[in-house]
Amino acid sequence: MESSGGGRRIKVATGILKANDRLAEENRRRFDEAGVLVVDVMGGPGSGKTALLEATIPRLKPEVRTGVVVGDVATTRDAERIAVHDVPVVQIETESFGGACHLEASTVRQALDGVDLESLDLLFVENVGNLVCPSHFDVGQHGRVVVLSVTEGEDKPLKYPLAFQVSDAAVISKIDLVPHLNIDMDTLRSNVEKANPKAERLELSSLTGAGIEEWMAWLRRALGRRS
Ligand SMILES: Nc1nc2c(ncn2[C@@H]2O[C@H](COP(=O)(O)OP(=O)(O)O)[C@@H](O)[C@H]2O)c(=O)[nH]1
Ligand SMILES: [Mg+2]
Repeated sequence: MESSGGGRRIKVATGILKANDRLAEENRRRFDEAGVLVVDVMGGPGSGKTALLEATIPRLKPEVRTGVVVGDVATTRDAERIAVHDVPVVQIETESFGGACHLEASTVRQALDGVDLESLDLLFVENVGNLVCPSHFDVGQHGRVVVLSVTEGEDKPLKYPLAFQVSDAAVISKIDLVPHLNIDMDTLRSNVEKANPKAERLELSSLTGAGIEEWMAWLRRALGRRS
């Protein structure tokens, strides 16, 4: 048992985050050297992260060479969905790292062994479905996007503010479903804005393509800033 109680435990936790930050900086240096923009996509399970990537990748072809690292606790289902689009994809199953609810810089680094960064312009990291844990861990990305679907409720940006605070863009997804739901879109928009007034707010449907062009424009601007 520790005699110094909570203080000691806090120190250990801080140490873990510092070690992650160091590795994240190393990842970022690697990405910079290869000239690849890395975007971390976060959001709850089923918010539509993979569907958004499936809608995005074909629209970027052929001028933007895209790859994906995707994390789930188990299965290679998302990697299989993305591989259909004929882009390099690596699946991380975190159950082999203790079932973590997020990706860390070290897990992404291991996944990079299977990626030829030099051959890419853009790498998406689809984080493990979770609106809390991934926000705490820098994986070496240049930008972050949080995806929240209209079926999750207006209050989620207030309940889980960090995911919005650390994101450069907040995507409200599945807007095709709005007519079937009892959701107040103005309240949802205002809650996203309250959580992070600086984040670009995008509304889209990966199913119908509504709003996708605004998302593509945001991505192209991010890519342009790096070229
Ligand atoms: N109606 C509708 N369904 C969607 C949309 N995007 C995703 N979905 C559905 O939502 C479910 C979860 O999507 P998925 O991309 O796997 O979410 P992820 O867990 O965040 O990667 C799937 O059944 C998708 O078909 C959308 O824009 N509209
Ligand atoms: Mg997914």
